[in-house]
Amino acid sequence: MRLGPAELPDGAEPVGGGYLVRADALALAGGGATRFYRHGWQSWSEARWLELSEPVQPIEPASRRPQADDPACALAARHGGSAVGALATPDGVLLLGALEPGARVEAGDTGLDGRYEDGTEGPWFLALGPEPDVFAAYAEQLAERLGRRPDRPAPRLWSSWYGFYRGISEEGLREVLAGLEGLAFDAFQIDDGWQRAIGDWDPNDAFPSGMAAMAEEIRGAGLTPGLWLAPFIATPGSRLARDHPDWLLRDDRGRPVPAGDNWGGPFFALDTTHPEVEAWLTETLRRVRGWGFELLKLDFLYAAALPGARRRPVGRERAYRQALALVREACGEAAYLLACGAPILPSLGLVDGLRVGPDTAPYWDNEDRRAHLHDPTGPAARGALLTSLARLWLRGLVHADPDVAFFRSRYDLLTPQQRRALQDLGLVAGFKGCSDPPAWLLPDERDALAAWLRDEPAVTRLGERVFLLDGRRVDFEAIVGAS
Ligand code: 9PG
Repeated sequence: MRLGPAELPDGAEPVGGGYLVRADALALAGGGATRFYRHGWQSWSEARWLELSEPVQPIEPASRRPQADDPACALAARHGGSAVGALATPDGVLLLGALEPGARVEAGDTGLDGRYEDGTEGPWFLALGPEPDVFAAYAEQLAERLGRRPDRPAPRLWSSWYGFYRGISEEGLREVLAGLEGLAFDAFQIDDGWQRAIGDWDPNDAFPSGMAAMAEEIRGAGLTPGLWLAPFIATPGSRLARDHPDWLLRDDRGRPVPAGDNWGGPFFALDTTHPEVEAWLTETLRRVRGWGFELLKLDFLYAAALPGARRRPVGRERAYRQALALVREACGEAAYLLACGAPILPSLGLVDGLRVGPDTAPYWDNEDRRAHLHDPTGPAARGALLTSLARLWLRGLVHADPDVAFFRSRYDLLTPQQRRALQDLGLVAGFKGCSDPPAWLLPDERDALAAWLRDEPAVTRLGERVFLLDGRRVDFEAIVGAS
């Protein structure tokens, strides 16, 4: 199936599996379609095939929008997504994808409408054919333009978040480290809870020995030391925000741009085009690297791409990519960067791992947020599963992190089938993370975790949500449907 000359935009040139064209805005005819692939802006934003007949409903409350999806499009009248969109037409899947930051694709009445936000004539890729082929061809074009990382295998990661949340301390983590002995993890990542404040990236009183000592202990246990930080945001009470109010991204009336609500109140984005912020970012990341952390989970990254009045006039997603490039430079090529809450396309080529869905949780659904507030990004196993599965086409470009799987039954409301589904998701995505404190695991649960960490099944996709793992049929659709 190919696009016929009658349907091709002016100037379209053939390229592997599709066509390239330069335009600020582009309309593609795709009649007869009933389903649209919407690709949410950042890691947590929803990605899925939806029915065009579904109503478009804004996320509530409005204060959540900046952290759930692109707030600039929160009130759009039509179904749409960031960077790429596709329609299932009677002739095959019609895909329109941007090859540079800053674009959006909406479903029109009769086709796809793509647009670069800042009006630049940017490159587009378009293709018509079977779904796996058009997404693979798009991924190939993205790799050529933005880069592809990395050649090494994805680290099998233990993270403190979904066991302890913010309640971490050096003694607690020491106990975990001892309990992990004999399990085939590669990296041990300290999550949110170690820092003085969001913006003040120094250890708090729960880490009296300091972070270099923690990194040393982790390395001593044979694991890669990992640390979480959110370098592009600050809470209003942080020293950073109090000492440098001019570092905050502002709107055109001079008010700080809210980046979301968490840690007991609103938090703000930094203007990463401010030279002093650039210098601070470099200094902060070098310091963290100097402590001995080789894996950095960089979170809430979308904040650097929010709409605002920047010092340097540059499109917001380009500003984000420049800031991320600076972070990469400060950290060095050897560092493993795991981006989270990150705009997808503008992160490619600069990070090693990328979270491709919202937070999972030791429970299945977050119905209040999903059904009543129209926010599909609330922590829940279901949401993490669905959006991650819809982003598997990114696997060849970056390690696609679907978030952790659970093996514990303690403090866990998942059924055994649901728990198994998250474990299988890790196998399908090729990225394994777990946050279970080893002391919580029953002997058979620990055995299951040990076996999972060593398992590397051949993965065959049979359908949108159906896979073969070494001959074992895994039907995620059945699990989602049964809930
Ligand atoms: C640490 C956590 C974990 C987790 C990340 C991220 O919308 N929100 O308010 C929101 C809060 C937290 C969050 C995602 C969204 O989780 O994905 O793995 O690192 O931060 O605070």
